[in-house]
Amino acid sequence: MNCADPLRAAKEPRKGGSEGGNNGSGTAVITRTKTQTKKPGMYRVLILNDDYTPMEFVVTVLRKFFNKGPEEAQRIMLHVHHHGVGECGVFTYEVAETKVTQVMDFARKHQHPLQCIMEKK
Ligand code: TYC
Repeated sequence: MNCADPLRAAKEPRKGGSEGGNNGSGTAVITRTKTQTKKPGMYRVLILNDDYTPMEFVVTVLRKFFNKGPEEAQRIMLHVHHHGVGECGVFTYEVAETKVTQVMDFARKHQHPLQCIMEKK
């Protein structure tokens, strides 16, 4: 077997070494260990339209919590205003959860009904 390709080699059963070998029964034991390369699940953070939150406040939220520039923030806000929902960003679970909490706390503090949610991508 040609193991020049490391990806292919990693998937191959390993013979000998500490993982396998001869267990004394005369039977060869071949173990196969999965390489740990699990990528994290990603989550969209969305904001929802409502009739009361000022446009300027939504732009502020997008700039403050999602690091958007003024034009991108305005674009997303208007998209939400016209379509009902829009994406603020895509994050790992814990980061997305933190963003949602920060936005909801900020909106509540300013007595605006703005809603922010997350959904698995
Ligand atoms: N629809 C709101 C208004 O007319 C503006 C708005 C935009 C509110 C986006 C929420 O997520 C939102 N004042």
